[in-house]
Amino acid sequence: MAKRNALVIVANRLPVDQITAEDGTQSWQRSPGGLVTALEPVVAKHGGTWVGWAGSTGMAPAPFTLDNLSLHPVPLTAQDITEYYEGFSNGTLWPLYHDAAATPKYHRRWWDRYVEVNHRFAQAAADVAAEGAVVWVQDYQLQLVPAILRKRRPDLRIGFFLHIPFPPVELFSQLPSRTQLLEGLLGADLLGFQHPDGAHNFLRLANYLCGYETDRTGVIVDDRRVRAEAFPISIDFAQIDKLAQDPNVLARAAQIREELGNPRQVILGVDRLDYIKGIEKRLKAFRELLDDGDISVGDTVLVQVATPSRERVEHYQELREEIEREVGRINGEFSELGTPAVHYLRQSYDIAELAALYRAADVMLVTPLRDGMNLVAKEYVSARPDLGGTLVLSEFTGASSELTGAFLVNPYDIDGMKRIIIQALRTDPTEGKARMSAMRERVAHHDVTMWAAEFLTALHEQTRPPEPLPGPLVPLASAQDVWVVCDYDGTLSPFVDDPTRALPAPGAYSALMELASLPHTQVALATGRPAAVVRGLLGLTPDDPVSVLGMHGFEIDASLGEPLSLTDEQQKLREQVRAHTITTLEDLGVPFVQRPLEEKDGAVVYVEDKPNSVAVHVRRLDPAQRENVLMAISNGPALHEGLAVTPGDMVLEMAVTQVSKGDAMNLLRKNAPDAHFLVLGDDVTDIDAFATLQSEDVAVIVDRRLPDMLTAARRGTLRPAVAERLTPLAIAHLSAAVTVPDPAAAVALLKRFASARAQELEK
Ligand code: ADQ
Repeated sequence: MAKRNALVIVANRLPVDQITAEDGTQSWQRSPGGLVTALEPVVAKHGGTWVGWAGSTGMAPAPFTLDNLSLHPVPLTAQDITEYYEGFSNGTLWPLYHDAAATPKYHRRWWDRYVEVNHRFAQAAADVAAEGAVVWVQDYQLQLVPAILRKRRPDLRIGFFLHIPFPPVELFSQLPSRTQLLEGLLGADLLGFQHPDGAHNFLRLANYLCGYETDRTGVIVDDRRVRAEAFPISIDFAQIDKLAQDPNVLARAAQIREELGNPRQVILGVDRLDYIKGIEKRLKAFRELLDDGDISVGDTVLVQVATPSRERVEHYQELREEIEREVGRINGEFSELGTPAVHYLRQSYDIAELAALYRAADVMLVTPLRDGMNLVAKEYVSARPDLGGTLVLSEFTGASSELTGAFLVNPYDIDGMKRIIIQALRTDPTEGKARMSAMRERVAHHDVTMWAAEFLTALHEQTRPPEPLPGPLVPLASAQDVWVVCDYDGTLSPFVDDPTRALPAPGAYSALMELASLPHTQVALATGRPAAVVRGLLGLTPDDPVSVLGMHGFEIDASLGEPLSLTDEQQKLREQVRAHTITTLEDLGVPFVQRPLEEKDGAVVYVEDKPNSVAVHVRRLDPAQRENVLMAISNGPALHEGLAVTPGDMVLEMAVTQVSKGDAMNLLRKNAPDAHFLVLGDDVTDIDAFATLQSEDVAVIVDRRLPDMLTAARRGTLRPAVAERLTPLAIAHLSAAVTVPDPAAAVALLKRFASARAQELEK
C-alpha cells in the first residue's frame, strides 16, 4: 500500500529522467523545469507525492523518492504512447487548442485510449491521496482525471491547471468528445488557465454545450460551484537573475559572441521544435530582411536553438524538414565562408548555457502563432539584469499580456514582423532599458512560487467547509411546511448603476430551484419591480415552481389569488403624478429618460412607469443633485392625495395603490396558514414584510441598510416616511434577524438552508 499524502501532483510526466552511466548502471536525475521548482517547496512542506509516467514504456518502476520528492510512476505501454500521448493529446488536442495551427486529427481509438489512460492516472492519484488531500492535476493530457477522481474520492480537493490555451467555442465544438472533456474538467473544484480568455472560453462552453449556469468566474454543477479563472504561470526569476550574473555565465556569453564572429548584433530564438512556435515565419522574415538589404551577414546573425520534440508525430516531422530546408536555403543564399547567416542548433542545453545565450543576444525573437504563456520570454527578461537586449514578442502568447515592454508582433504579418525586428535592432538604449526594467519588475513580482501559492490558496478557499446554519434557521429546516420569501434587488442581486443589468448573484437561480424542489417547501419572490422583469433577470421560466409577487404584491400569481387592477381613478392619479414628476424635473433643469437606462446615458434621472406607480431613480446623479431631486419630488408630485410613497435606495416610488409587501405576505399566509416563513430582505419596503412575521418565522437581513435604519430610529434621526413603517413588531423582528453582508452571502445561506432541510426531510 503506497504512503498516502496530503498533496498530490498529477502530471503526464514525472519530473525525473533515467540516466544510464558508462558502466551501464542506471539512476534517476531530476529534470529541470519550472513546474518542479515551483512545486518543490510546497510538496516538501506538505509531504506531497508526484504521480506521472517515468519515461519508458512497459512496467512502471516501484514508487521511489528523489531529493525529497516522493514519486509514484504510472505505467504506459507503447500503444498508450502512440494513441493517448502522440495521438489524442498531441495529434488532436494540441493543434486544436492552438487555433488549429495544424489540422487536428480525430480517431476514435485515440479517444478510447485517452479515456483508459486517464482512468489509470486517476486511480493512481486516488491510491496515494490521503483523506481530504489536495490533488492538483496538470494539463491537457489529463482533462478527464478530475471527474473520475471526484467519483472515486469525493473527499478530495481537486485543482486543475491547463498550461496551453483553452480554445473558443467555434474550435472546441469540433471535438467529437467535447462534452465528455468538459464534464471531465468540471470534476475539479478550481480550474486554472493561463489567460482570462481561456477561462472565459471554458465558461461559455460549459453553458453552451452542457447547459450549466455560469457567471463571471464559475459554473454551478449540481450542488457545487466550480471556479474557473486565470493564474498566469511564471518562472524562478531569482534563479535565472542570479545565474545571469555568475562570472562563468558572463564569460560564456562573451565567448558565444566571439564564436559567432563578433557580429554587431545577435538575434536569438529558443524554442521547442513545434509548429506553434512560428519558427518558419520568423526565418522567412529574417531571410527577407537579408534579401532587402536591411541587415547584412556578418553584421547581424540569427541563432535559432530548437529542442527536439514529439519526433514521432507526423506534423512535427514535416515541420522539422521545412525548417531545415529554410535554414539551408538562407545559408546557401546569404552565408559567406566561415560566416553563416543562421546558426541552427537542434539541441537541448542546460539552464546555464541558455542564460549565457540570453545574455549574448541583443534581440530575442519569441514569435509563436499561439502559446499558452511562453516561458522563454520570461526567462530572457530574467536573464537581463544589465537591462540590455530587447524582446520581440508575439501578441498571441499569454506572456504578451504581462510583458508590456516587449515589441509586440503579429507573426502572421511578415512585413510587420520585419519592421518590428528592425525597430528592435535599432532601439535607443535608454528606451530599451526602460522597457526591460518594466518587464523585469513584472516577472520578479509574479514568479513561479507566487503562481503556485495563489493557485493553492484559491483552491483552499474554494473548498473550505461550509459554515454551519445560523441557530434561528435550524428549527425551520425541520418544520412541516416552509415558505421562503426573498426580495430581489439588494438581496439576491448586488446593486448596480443600471437596474436593467441587476443580474442575480452567482448561484441565486439554482439556490431558489433547489429549495423549490424540496417537499413541503415553497419559494416566492416579493419585489417592487414588475414580476416579468425579475423573472427575466433571474432566468425563471413559467414552469419553474417559484412564485413572483411584483410591484410589492400588486401583481400576484394566478395560483395565489385573484389578480388586482387599478380603478379608473387610480389610473388617472398615476397619469397626474407622472406628468407632475416630469414638469418638476424640467423646472429643475435635470435631464431624465422615460425608458430603461442604457450604458451610454450619463447623469440622468430615470422616470419608471410601473403598473401601479411612478418611480424616480436618481442613482446616476451626483450625491448633491440626488438630494435636490428627491426633495423636489417629495414636496411636489409625491404630495398628491391617495399615494403610498416609498423611499428606496436612490429611488422614490409613488404608488397609487396601498399594496405593500406586508399584503403580499398576508396573501401567502392565507394560502398556507400553518407554514413557517423565512423572509430575506434589505430595504425599506421589506420592513412591511418583516412586520407580518410570527414567532416561529425568521427574518434574514442583507447588508447594513436596515440595521443602520434601526440605529437611526433609536436616535430619532430617521426620515418620517421610513420611521412610521418601523412598528414595534417590525423592530422586534429586525432586531432578532440573522444578518448577512451581501447577496452572495444570502445565496450561500439559502444553499446551506436547502441542504440542511433536505437532510432533515430525509430522516
Ligand atoms: P512549452 O510549449 O514547452 O510549454 P515554453 O513555455 O516556452 O513552452 O517553455 C519551454 C521551456 O523549455 C523553457 O523553460 C525553455 O527554457 C526550455 N527550452 C527551450 N528550448 C530549449 C533548449 N534547446 N534546451 C533546453 N531547454 C530549452 C507549455 C506551454 C507554454 C507554457 C508552458 C508552461 O506550451 O505556453 O508557458 O507549458 O505552462
